[in-house]
Amino acid sequence: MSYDTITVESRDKVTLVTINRPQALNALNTQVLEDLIAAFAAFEKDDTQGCLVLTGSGDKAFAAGADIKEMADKPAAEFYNEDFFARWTSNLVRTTRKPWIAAVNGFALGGGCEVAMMADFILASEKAKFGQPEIKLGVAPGMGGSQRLTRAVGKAKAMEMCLTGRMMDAEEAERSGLVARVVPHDQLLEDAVKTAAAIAAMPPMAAKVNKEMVNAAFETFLDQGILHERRLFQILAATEDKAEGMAAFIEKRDGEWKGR
Ligand code: CO8
Repeated sequence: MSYDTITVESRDKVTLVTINRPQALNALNTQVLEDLIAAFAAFEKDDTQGCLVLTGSGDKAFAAGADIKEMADKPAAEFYNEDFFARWTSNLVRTTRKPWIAAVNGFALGGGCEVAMMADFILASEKAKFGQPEIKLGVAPGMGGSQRLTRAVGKAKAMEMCLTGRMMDAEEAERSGLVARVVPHDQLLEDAVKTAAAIAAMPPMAAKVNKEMVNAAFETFLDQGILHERRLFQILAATEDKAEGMAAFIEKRDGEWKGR
């Protein structure tokens, strides 16, 4: 399948998706959304693929936000009636049950930061910069940024960033819990694909369940999250991969996964 605004390639069990509008710092217009929805759906369906990496083309940006030129003249009623931005969350977060990583190679601002935060975790290059500068445009985050950023870095930093629009560099983002790891700029992609390959080599159903459990901690109260975890663990305990994984450990060999 070919796309207008992204490139997609498979590296063994890893799908690498690159937002490809470097002239607009990979700003997220409607076509990027449509292309990403299609690419994520194809990844989700393809049993040969176990983990996805999303990154931005060029040396400067992961994505510098939703496309301001596309939004500038859009009336409020259209934002509401189209429920603009809702499909990002329903497709990239809800219906993608396999793990995916955002490899942030530069600016991740506004919607770009919000899409990065939809990933299961973020790996950042030393050049990465995160921010929610929407206030400077007279608006506010529209794709979950005020909620996910606050949960990731806490109220003080999230509030300061949303109210001033200031950017956070990679080192501060790691210190604040927004990103899993910072890596040298020229090693970002290699590291992200290697990390994704390690995840893709795991028992596939266990990977989905682990993702669902950690997300429950983000989305529910503690008691509900712990109950959710226990029930999912009990389901995994009935899988062939659980029997195989434990047998492989005891027999000192690698496991062979069936995804059930
Ligand atoms: N949208 C459209 N075009 C963009 C965007 C963007 N978000 N960001 C950059 N571009 C374009 C520039 O217009 C420029 O194009 P051209 O060459 O045709 O003039 C090109 O990319 C290069 O950008 P710059 O020349 O500005 O590059 P600099 O290195 O000087 O600056 C910055 C880099 C600091 C990243 C700067 O481009 C910038 O501030 N960009 C905008 C960042 C921003 O505000 N992002 C948030 C957008 S809003 C959003 O994401 C969520 C909105 C929720 C709204 C909810 C409404 C209900």
